[in-house]
Amino acid sequence: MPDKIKKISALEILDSRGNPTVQVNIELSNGTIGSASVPSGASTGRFEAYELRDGDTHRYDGKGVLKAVANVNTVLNDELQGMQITEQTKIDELMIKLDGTKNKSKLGANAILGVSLAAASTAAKSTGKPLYEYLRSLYNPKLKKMKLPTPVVNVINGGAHGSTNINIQEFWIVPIKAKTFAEKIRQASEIFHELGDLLHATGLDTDLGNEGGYSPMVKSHKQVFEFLMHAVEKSGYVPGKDIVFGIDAGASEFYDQDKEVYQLKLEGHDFNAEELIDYYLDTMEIYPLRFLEDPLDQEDWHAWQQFSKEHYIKDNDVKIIGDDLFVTNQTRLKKGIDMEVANTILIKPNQIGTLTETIDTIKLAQANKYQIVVSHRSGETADTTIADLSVAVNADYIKTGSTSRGERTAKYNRLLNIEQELSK
Ligand code: 2PG
Ligand code: MG
Repeated sequence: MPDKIKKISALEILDSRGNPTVQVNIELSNGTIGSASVPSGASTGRFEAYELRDGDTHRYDGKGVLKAVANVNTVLNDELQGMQITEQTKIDELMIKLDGTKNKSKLGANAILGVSLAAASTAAKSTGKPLYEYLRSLYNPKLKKMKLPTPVVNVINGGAHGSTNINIQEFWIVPIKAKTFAEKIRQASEIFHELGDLLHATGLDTDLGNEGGYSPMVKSHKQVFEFLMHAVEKSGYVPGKDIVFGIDAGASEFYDQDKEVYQLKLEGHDFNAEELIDYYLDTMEIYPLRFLEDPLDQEDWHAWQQFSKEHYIKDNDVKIIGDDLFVTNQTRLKKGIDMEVANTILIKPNQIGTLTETIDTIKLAQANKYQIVVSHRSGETADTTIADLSVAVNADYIKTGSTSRGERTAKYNRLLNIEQELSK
């Protein structure tokens, strides 16, 4: 039986980079306890909800989250006590009101999201439902069919996610042909290991970056694609047929706003937007590159429009994905829909700060025929809420790193469990 909130508390824990983050625990009057923890990005979009950090350089180099923890333990606990745990929308709306700022900078999006996700997890427990089923009831109780997302698996970690000269932040392998989630993960894992062997045989580093992919020093971005091609083929799959490639360029990270150029240092020269688009198009001619996340800067709307509208917006085969561009924010997504800048959105709950707003953004995107990629952050915990969320909203894809590192495989393993549960 669902019940009322008795106590909400938080504590400072560590994320996968060893930085502090927020965990929230909720206790109900009937004794049910649920919890959730909050992830954190490294290449954060300028328009994301505000992550409240202490700034006290004597602790964790200023990155402590005791202020956010205190906000949970005081204001949020005091005001939310006694509410029905299943009233997710009311809980989220009240938190938004208590914060009162546009970007959740007063209480901290990390405090608010922690409570929002913990509320869902506690409600699921108290209603006796698996989390994905409970989240489905918040999203669309009438929709019966559940489907598993396809993983986009980030096997090379560049940019802000590794000690490497690779400027493009992520290189993905995407198993598009396999039928089940379990098969897709198996293929991705086999290719990941082949790739490691190839890098090793070439004398390159096979240590892992922030998201569990390799992070070697290379000669060019094309060399990375060559490695991917070989790894796929050596694993017995056909590039372009069984497996396609994707990138998260993370272009805002290498865009120089003053000079208005993209500084892909590894390519040895700067690009204007048009040249960068041509560079992508050339690469797509040579390799089966079909997913492009943040190919351009978060404020370069017209370049996005040019890329998407002229080339690919109607072509369902190529996904132009907005992450830093949309930041899971309905206002920015609406602008993008009007301008026809993309056809896919990355969904990160902590970019916007509540579950309700996250689900509303997903609905807006789907109503406009956008595809959905539910995503982790580069700083993660073992929390697996995004796996359940991806199933609840029938997301097309999930991005949660490579097939290594516990905080990444936790999400894949959760999906393997859900797939088995649903097959019964
Ligand atoms: C991204 C994310 C996750 P970060 O840019 O898509 O891969 O990275 O969490 O560092 O913003
Ligand atoms: Mg991104």
